Amino acid sequence: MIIVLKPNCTVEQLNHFTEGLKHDYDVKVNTWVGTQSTVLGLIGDTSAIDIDYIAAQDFVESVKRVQEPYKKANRKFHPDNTVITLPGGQKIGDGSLSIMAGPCSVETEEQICEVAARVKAAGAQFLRGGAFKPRTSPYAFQGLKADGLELLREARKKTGLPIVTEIMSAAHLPLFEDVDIIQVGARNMQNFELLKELGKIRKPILLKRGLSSTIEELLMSAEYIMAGGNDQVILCERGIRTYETYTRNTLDISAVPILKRLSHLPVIVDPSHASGIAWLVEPLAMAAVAAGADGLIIEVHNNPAKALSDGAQSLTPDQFDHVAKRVFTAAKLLRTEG
Ligand SMILES: [Mn+2]
Repeated sequence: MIIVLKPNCTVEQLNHFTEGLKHDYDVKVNTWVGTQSTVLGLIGDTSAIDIDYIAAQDFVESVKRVQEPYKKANRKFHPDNTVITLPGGQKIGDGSLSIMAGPCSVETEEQICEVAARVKAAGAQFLRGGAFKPRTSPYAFQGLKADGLELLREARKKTGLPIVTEIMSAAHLPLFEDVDIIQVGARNMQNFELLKELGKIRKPILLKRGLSSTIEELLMSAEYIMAGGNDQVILCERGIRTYETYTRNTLDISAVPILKRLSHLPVIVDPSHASGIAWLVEPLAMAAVAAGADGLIIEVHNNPAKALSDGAQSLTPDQFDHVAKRVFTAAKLLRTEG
């Protein structure tokens, strides 16, 4: 961290300030006194220092971080990729392509079990499905809630696929005890109280990027979970809001290599919510694989025209067969060429 002091900063203020920093944080302070202004260079772990507190001092001209404010999610402090292993042996981030597929919402036993069997046959290793649905309108279908979770368990029993489903409130955590991967949706990415509760448990968390959040904000949200001791976080790029209206969101494909560079956590892409359009899922999924994503999360419905949510972006099982073939082939090709 670099701090530039105003010319009117007195020697007493300077000494008091630097001694305070050294006392309160695990940092060394280098001081350069110039003719116009004095510059402080803080070396060490500056992640706990509140930059606004520094800027608020009346003798401080400016302050700039030279190191990222996240530590546990930072590749600098953890050079090796994090590989998440589920109790059933499924891995995410080990160099293979992980695919989570299933309907936006769990609707009926027949629907979820049929889709689960089909996506498994196509090579998906995880079943997704929403039981608690964060809908833009309070009048839209809100999900089957606890009954939906029960149907997901049923589909898991039949197929052996681990289940991925979204949590909307920490109060629901007891219902999620045997969920394999808990998803935090885009709208809850900065629900810090929820993130803190998820930091206390020991199971993988799929953290989606908020629709107006920066890459650094996504990593800071991962940091919230990891600071509690849960280091099994999977990052998900699912499109951000731009001025483009053709697609539901704009897939920020550059976020994939950037996240992989900045962090050791696995990164997956959601081409369904990024585009909102079924025919765009395939090209965006291919782009994600080419950009180095560790996995994909794709919406599949046995009858998209009748889906209770996100039908327009859902693939039929036949369409998913085709997309899965294409992305697995691409991943194999790209990864062997290294
Ligand atoms: Mn959806």
